[in-house]
Amino acid sequence: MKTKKLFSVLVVLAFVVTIMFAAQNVTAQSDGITLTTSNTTDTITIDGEKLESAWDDAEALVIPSIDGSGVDVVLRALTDDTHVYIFAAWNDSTMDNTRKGWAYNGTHWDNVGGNEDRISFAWSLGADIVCGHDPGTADAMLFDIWHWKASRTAVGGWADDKFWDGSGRHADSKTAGGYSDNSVVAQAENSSVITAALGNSTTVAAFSDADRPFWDNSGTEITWVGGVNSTAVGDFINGYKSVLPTGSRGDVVTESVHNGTAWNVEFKRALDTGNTDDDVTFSAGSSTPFYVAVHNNSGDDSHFKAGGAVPSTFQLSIPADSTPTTTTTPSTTPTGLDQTLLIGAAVVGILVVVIAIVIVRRR
Ligand SMILES: [Ca+2]
Ligand SMILES: [Ca+2]
Ligand SMILES: [Ca+2]
Ligand SMILES: [Ca+2]
Repeated sequence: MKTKKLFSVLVVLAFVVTIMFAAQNVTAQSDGITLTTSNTTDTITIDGEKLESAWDDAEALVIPSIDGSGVDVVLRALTDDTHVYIFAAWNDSTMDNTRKGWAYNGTHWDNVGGNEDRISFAWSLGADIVCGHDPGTADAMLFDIWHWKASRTAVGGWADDKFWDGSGRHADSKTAGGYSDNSVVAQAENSSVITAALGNSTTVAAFSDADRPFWDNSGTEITWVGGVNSTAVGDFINGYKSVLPTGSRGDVVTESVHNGTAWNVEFKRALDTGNTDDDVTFSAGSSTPFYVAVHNNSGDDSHFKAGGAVPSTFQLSIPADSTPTTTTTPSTTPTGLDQTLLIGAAVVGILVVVIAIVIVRRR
């Protein structure tokens, strides 16, 4: 009888422990509207990968499409003392990041044309509803815009930091950097030698097959001798020279990975850029309305729209107590194994052994 009671107690205990650890292993889900940040003191490496253990603690907000595309955007957000980090992932089977790039065919440079994949965030600076909102003739500052472009900005590791007021979208101010057309015609004014090499650049359209790249992929101006580029010819040269801008336009740093089926983009921005005219300021306890859209090799209004039957305004919420006070230990668990499950399994295993010993002894 005693053995049976002990056995029952141990079985219940094992069950409770298992449930406890299983519950811990479930990724926290948002309410569908709120992207709540998780606080960390870990170093977040901006590389387009969420290998940092801090990301495991970040709640996922899944934003469903409203245009029938079925493309959901999954967002996670972290903060530390100085920065906000956002990890965005969405399915896109085509990696379109060669907008207007150059392919050398052995005799001349072909321009591959095309557009690029994109994701953009609009952070409210006063607007109530973000997506589909037409600023009209209002002159108030409405949105802080982060516009990641797979070709023009991603190549340089940044997202275009802009703003939207009553007269439309504008780029934040900068003192250097940004993206520039990698086109001899577009840059001809910078070099009379190149202009001469093309014959009469004024009759050649920029990015046409008669045009040529101005810089190589390291951003070095290509030297032309007698109409032939004197540098070693690569297979492909980007359509833009892209350099992280200095100034307000370069506040949003990114890195991205296309894994064959989806884009993964990791963003980093100061909680307070100091550019309060065109950037949203985040702080502990703040809740910021925002919207997000992704484009598949397109621009303008042809973007995928997210947010449910009626466009919702989402919120980036930073808990009021979000000041880091403890240092967490980086996870060393191999990919595919979860530490909490391993501990749970070990506890259950020990209990089973104890039960077996007790039963054998009682007999
Ligand atoms: Ca990372
Ligand atoms: Ca694509
Ligand atoms: Ca801005
Ligand atoms: Ca800015």
